[in-house]
Amino acid sequence: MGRLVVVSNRVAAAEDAARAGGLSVALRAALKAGPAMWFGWSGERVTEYSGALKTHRIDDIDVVTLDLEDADFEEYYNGYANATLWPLFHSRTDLADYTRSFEQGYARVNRRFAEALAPLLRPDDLVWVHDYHLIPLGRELRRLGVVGSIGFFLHIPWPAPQLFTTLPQHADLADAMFAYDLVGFQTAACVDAFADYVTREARGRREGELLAAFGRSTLARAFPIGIDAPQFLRLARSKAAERAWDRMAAHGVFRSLIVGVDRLDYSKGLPERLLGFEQFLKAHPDMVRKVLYLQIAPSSREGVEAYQALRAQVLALAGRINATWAEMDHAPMLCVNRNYERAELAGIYRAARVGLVTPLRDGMNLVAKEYVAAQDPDDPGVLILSRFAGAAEQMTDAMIVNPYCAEELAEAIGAALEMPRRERVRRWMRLLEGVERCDVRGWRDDFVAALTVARRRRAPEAERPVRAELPGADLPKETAFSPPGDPPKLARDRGSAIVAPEWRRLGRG
Ligand code: GDG
Repeated sequence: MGRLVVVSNRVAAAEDAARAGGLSVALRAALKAGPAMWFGWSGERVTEYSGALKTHRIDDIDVVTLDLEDADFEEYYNGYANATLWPLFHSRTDLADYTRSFEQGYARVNRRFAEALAPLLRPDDLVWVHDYHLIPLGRELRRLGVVGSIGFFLHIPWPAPQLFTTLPQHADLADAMFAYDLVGFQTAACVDAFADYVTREARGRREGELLAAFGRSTLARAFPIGIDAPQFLRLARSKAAERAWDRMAAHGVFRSLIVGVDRLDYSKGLPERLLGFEQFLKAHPDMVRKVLYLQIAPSSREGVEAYQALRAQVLALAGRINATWAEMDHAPMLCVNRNYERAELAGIYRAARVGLVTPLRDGMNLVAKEYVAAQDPDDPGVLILSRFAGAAEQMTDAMIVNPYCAEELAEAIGAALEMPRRERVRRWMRLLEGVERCDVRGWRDDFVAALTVARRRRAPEAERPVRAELPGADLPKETAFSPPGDPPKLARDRGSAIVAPEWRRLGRG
């Protein structure tokens, strides 16, 4: 049985479990099913890259990591990943930094990842690459001759073509997507955005899930990510959760708790949310003493300028709200710039009558799903969810809002606080059903099954004619590979993963 090899920028350290973020928790759950390897950056920095690999085990997973050098950290991580692609993919071209050295650092690190990973791969491994840090990794692996299955999943949104084309290297980045057998997105809307680029800008073709451009083809499909629902339900009933619930309940006696939990990131819509809460207080002065809004906002990416500015902006707004509405014995909101353990978060979610999840743009948003999973079945809270979170495609029983409109947010908070128990239970049951049905295991199983099939389409048997073995072979000839280009020849030697030099010319050399 082949291994599932997951590649992501960061790899969780064994001791991280309690505080790990969504992606790390999701990947750990995804890797539990069978023989698996997890490959990525250790989180350590060195002055000069050595290529040395470190290994350890988490549960039954072989974890292999490498260190980044300081220049990689600045150009690849803080630079291209988080100051170029992250803002662009979240539709913030105003914040996107297109400094050329960032792209060079990004290409260098992806090459190094590929060079370190390729020798570790076995022919029957399924390689699953994650997120915007590593888009070119598949193409680098192909350049090195890896012919096995490689799939890619994007955790963040894919931007509209008009935005994506502001990236100077847009064609090269899109080309890299075609080195994968399967590309997965969070939502159908993201698949469409990618396909729009392919058809309009790259003069490619779309036939259902099959996309053809740059002389190659790939399958594109939505795989909405979920949480580990049974684990989160258990967490919500744990001692640590109960203690957090007690603390919140004591703090919020006679008050309804409103909660938000987000990394301090401009995609999460925090200033807009605070303005919505402020508007709610203005519109309902009688409610000032009856609510407590707790915003948990741990810092992230502090090396990137936009994040420092955001932190200052959010703290200033929270200060203004309290300065305006607090009294000597009462403050309407708390903004906590620190990290809590997952079990504590579960208790906090459970204590909250309203969960505020109002990003301006979000691939999925796992907090929305965690909030639902943590609720008390007899007295559940209300989820207020931005229409711009990927989760809104599935969680239609939430109160769906436009986070840009402070008045709309204020009205939604008011309506959520007044919602009768029957209505809350009705909405919550449907939401929970969805969270349990589409959990992280289903996400993993669906992706792995689709990757296995996609790979078979691409031709394992060397005897069969090359063109018939490639996805896209069933498209009309003139549309399957456009602009025209030769499909890669298939490996004859199935005994080794490193066999198809033809892939090399697909890379930039
Ligand atoms: C990316 C995409 C997509 C937050 N504060 C604490 C804490 N968290 C945890 C939450 C949740 C996770 O971090 C955040 O997940 P999100 O999905 O909301 O957002 P991103 O980090 O931006 O994740 C996103 C996701 O990838 C998965 O595909 O949904 O759209 O942007 O799990 O609970 N965890 C702990 N302490 C905190 O204070 N332990």
